[in-house]
Amino acid sequence: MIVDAVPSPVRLTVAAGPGQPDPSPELEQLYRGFEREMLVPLWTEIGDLMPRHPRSKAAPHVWRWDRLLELAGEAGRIVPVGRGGERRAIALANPALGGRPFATPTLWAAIQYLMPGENAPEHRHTQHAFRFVVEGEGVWTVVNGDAVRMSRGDFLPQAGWNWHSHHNAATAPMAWIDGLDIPFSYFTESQFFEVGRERVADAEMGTPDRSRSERLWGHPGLRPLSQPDAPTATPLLAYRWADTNRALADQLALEDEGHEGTLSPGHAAVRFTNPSSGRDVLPTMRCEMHRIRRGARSAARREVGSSVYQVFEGEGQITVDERKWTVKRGDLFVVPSWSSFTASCGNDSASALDLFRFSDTPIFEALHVHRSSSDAPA
Ligand code: GTQ
Ligand code: FE2
Repeated sequence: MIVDAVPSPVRLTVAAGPGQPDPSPELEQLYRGFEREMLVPLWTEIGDLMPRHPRSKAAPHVWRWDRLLELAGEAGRIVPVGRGGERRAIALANPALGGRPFATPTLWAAIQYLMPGENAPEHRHTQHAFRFVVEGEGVWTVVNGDAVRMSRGDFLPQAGWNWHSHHNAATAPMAWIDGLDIPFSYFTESQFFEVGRERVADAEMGTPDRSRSERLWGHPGLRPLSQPDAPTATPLLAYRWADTNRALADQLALEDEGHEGTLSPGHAAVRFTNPSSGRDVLPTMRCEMHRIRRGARSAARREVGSSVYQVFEGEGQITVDERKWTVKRGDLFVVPSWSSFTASCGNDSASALDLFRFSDTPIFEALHVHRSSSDAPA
């Protein structure tokens, strides 16, 4: 029979151990029967499937910005950008995830690079996305016909299924990072993708200082009455560095004056939120900016779900479980699910340590399975 010619991918080995049945010829026979019928018993798998707490398959890892930038620049010279490849984006591959372009089991993080005058073509996909700019300027991302300037320190969310293209209107190349929920969409098999127009209308290729979305939604505490509710994803397409920086500086100044404001001593933090709902900017990703004062350290923390960080400014020491790194501007690193994380900024850093962070937390909060602990690692 043809079915029997295909070896079963199920492999069960009889092994003595706690919770395992005593080895015997009958047990061997039983396991061969399971293999033939494509069956796997819980008792051989329970440690992996139902651990006492999350045990991430991802590894803590750091990528150095100077290396990324150098290789992205090489790609800029050698690899064209256009239809098909769609983007000159180079993804961080977690060393423990089999060489797949996944920074964590749920999150994609990539450096994207555009040469002067280049256009990344229009498309849309159900994956949620954002851009974060650690240095440079000159690119506009056009989201549903609204051209959005990208400059250092800006955070630009772009919810799924919106048309988008990018164009470099400057005379120098520009790099930035993309965050998307590509691995989550991939593992849950929920993706759709569509190519857009061959050429975006000239009227949409402008270089305005402020996008239409900012003119509508970018005024603190003021919502435009003309606009419908936007509960699932933010209608604001740019969060400018001047605002983020002022919010962090104010928290530390309040602390200096003896008032509350910081998350913990010397640690200021803000979350990018949807101005229509006050909730996370995107359904699958939480995005934040943290500032750790010179000489300060963040409280050790672990939580369900994974994070990717990028150093925006300053120098610091990062501890993820047993791993320790010294990081500086542009460096990216991964904190796996339930790993303990601490960041500190040395007195010799030229400035406070500013960390951009994104995580998959909204997924777990929506499913009521999120847990966190500020306890020191057990
Ligand atoms: O800029 O549209 O890094 O669609 C991955 C997929 C960037 C983008 C990525 C994308 C984009
Ligand atoms: Fe895209």
